[in-house]
Amino acid sequence: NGKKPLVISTWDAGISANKAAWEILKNKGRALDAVEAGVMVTEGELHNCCVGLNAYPDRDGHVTLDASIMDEYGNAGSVCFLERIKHPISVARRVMEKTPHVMLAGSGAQQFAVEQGFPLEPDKLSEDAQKAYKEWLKKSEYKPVINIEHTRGENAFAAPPVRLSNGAFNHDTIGMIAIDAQGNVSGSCTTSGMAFKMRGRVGDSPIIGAGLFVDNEVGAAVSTGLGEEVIRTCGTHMVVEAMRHGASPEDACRLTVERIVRRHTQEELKNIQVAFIAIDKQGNYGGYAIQKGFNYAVCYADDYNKLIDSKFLL
Ligand code: SD4
Repeated sequence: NGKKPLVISTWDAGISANKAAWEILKNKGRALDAVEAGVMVTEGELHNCCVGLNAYPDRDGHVTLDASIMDEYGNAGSVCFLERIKHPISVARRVMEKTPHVMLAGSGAQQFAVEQGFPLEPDKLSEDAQKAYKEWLKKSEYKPVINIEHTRGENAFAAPPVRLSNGAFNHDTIGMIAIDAQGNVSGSCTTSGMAFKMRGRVGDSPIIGAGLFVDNEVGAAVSTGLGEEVIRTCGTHMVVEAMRHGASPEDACRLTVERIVRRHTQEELKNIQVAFIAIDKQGNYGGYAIQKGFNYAVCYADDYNKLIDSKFLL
């Protein structure tokens, strides 16, 4: 702990994402550039259930993407319900830098992306996604039973994301936070959201203070898991505020996880996973999850980029 520069990101896809971010950080680049370049790697992956255009679709068979980014000045940009654009994180950055707004949605976000020169990709599922969608359709109960379809436990889906024997899911949303050599903090988050979600569903990832929050005086936090729970608690805002009042990154994440857990019965909690990771201004880092199985990638040297098993509450 106490590393600078430092980049950390959610899940195992974070390892290759960190690598790209580290190239920028180690050359004294800006944390903002690092967190954008980092998650772009994940957005471009061919086999990823949960990030980018090759990810799993909504119930109607369309991939819809959410992303957000924040810089060291407290500027923020995000897109949600965005279709057919390969790098939502870069569109989010353009929203932040080129418009007077923070958030663009759906066809408006897509129109803006195209105007900015982003290619409109074909409206087509990847092979993995097609397979998973077909599987899901077999049993799909086509009704919005909220406590069923937006969870990721074994019972929630007929198709992957698959819970592995170690309790983890095969891949997930990527959130990345970094501090650069100048001591500035930035963060990014990008996802296809919950697989087979209702059309139009937007998660926590593009919502500032829910899926991502950065305050350059204090640090940054990003979340993964069941977005509805994170939105209800303004999760990452809470993590950053706890650090402002003296909590370590790990304690701040734990306090926020505890707040979510207190709202639920043991039975409900079986199918809820939420995790936070955080860094502070000193380059300390930490994470905490509701359930076992969450991990995050930590990188602060050419020869240090490691997957850490998160502590968890239950
Ligand atoms: C969402 N938080 O859309 C995202 C999904 C996620 O692990 O992180 N899954 O709710």
